[in-house]
Amino acid sequence: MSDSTQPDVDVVVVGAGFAGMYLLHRLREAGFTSRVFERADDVGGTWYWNRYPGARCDIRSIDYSYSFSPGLEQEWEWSEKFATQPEILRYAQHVAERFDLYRDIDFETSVDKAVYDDDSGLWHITTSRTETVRCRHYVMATGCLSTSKLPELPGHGSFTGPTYHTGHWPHHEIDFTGLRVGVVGTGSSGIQSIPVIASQAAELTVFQRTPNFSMPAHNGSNDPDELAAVKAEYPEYRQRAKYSAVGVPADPPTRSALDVDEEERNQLYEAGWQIGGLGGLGVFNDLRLNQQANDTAAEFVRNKIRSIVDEPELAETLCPTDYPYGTKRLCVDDGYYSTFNLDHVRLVDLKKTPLERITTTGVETTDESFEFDAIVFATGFDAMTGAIVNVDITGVGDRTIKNYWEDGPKTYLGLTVAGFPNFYAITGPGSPSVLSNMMVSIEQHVDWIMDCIEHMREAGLTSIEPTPEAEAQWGEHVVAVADLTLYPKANSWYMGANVKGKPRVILPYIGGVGEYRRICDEVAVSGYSGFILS
Ligand code: FAD
Ligand code: N01
Repeated sequence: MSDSTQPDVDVVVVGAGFAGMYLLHRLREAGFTSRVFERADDVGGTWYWNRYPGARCDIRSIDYSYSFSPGLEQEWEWSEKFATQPEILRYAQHVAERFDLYRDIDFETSVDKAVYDDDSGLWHITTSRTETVRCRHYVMATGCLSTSKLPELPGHGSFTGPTYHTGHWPHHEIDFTGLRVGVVGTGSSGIQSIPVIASQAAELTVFQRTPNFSMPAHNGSNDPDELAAVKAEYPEYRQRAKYSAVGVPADPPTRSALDVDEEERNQLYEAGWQIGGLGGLGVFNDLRLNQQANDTAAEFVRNKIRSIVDEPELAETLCPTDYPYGTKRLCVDDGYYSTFNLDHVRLVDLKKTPLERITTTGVETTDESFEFDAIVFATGFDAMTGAIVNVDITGVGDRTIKNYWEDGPKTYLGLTVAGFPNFYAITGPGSPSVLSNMMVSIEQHVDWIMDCIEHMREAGLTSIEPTPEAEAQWGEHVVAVADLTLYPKANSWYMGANVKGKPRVILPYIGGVGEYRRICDEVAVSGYSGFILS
């Protein structure tokens, strides 16, 4: 019989997306034993689940890729600036094969419950295969955008045709040719998929509750000279990314949008629009801080929409007006706005006529009934906290994470939680996470966790837990930084506003990835200040 005071493995990792995969690799290299549990039947996380038409990254692939292996980054060839979902999934599978990760991952296995045992100082992790594994350290690499969300509408499940959620797309090809399709939602997933679905469907009806700001991707194949130049200096390039604002090397803008006259400002915006992508309009330093500055960028994009969409009233409906530019996640598109010039594409403004119910044949708004052959829900995720609170996690003294986070997530550094010793959340709430190139943030958290548990091993320590004071101070800092910006003005998923009943608090840390890295490094160098080690 096994000794219940001893762990079965040093570390249990939940999730085999980019975070879980890299963590497994580092754990093995450092000689820790581990088990990785993954609900899906393969690696890839986001890129396993989000197979909707048009899915691709919107951070350039030369940036949105692992930096930990010089061989990998030199040998892997991205075919486009923004790789497609199948290509990114192939990359994840290649990494799993290259570093022999598959053999240590239990697929088709969910972690349902995790209980900290005060006596042994071990976590007891229970899986959907009813196995319980004891471990010293428990890491949630469960993803910020992995818990998909359907609209809470009467009649769900009554539609007799096929329904799809972008975040849970089938593995076989879905052909919408000749069909009447309804798409609900106009966030990044809707905006990427709508032009592709429109190219197949006989009729496409898009249900928009809030219009989004979207930048053109100007995607295409990578310039071989540019690629060679980046590869020639990849270590320095990656280093710049690590200390940048959002995890992509860029010189920060130094001027206010209000320092230049309208003509110059619009010339700079136009040049940015021609480059495209998320950072295209990031030519001024106060767009996220000053409403007046922000209005200039917002109006520039609205004018672009007006110039692309033929019908003026339709163009106005597509123009975001009730939140500042960039405070809901910006989108990057390939022909989104011009799709609405097609005769067979219709936009329904849910602000005027809200959705009332799903019916057996389609959907109903307050003034019309729609019949469809298929419905696509591009309705997003219970972001950042959903995947964590979905597991029944109990820490010291029966404290559950669900109750503890009832009024919003509490973390120290977005990584650890008071009362939950040896528990870590990769890219958790209170870290830059979704406001960054997530590859950079994932690697940073994994490296920090590895340094921490190696330090503990060397020092003969078995437990690390943040103090309630350090956690509270970090929480106040996260909110204070957000309050300096315009982010709290939007009803975004960054604020938890997209899920009914979810507390309205800022979820990611807005201080920037470079600054955040410095803070985390200082905590470690100072002997893990803010933590109790024993
Ligand atoms: P995930 O990839 O979400 O993996 C988490 C894994 O955990 C999943 O496989 C899930 O099945 C598993 N899991 C969750 N709970 C459990 C459980 N209880 N038991 C077992 N397994 C569990 N970020 C960028 O920086 N740039 C981009 O261009 C970009 N594009 C994106 C496009 C889409 C469509 C989406 C949805 C997100 C995008 N993101 C992007 C964010 C993306 O989620 C991250 O970049 C990254 O892939 C997250 O990796 P991860 O390993 O942390 O989480
Ligand atoms: O989800 P979203 P997403 N009735 O929450 C609408 C990443 N990502 O899957 O805004 C009617 O952004 C909702 O309306 P509103 C990226 O970080 C990246 O599109 O709440 N409508 C909104 O329009 C992104 O931000 C890429 O008013 C309802 C939409 O559904 C994140 O993932 C691609 C509704 C949901 O938009 C999530 O993006 C894809 C209801 N009841 C995703 N409920 C890249 O390009 C929701 N909506 C890299």
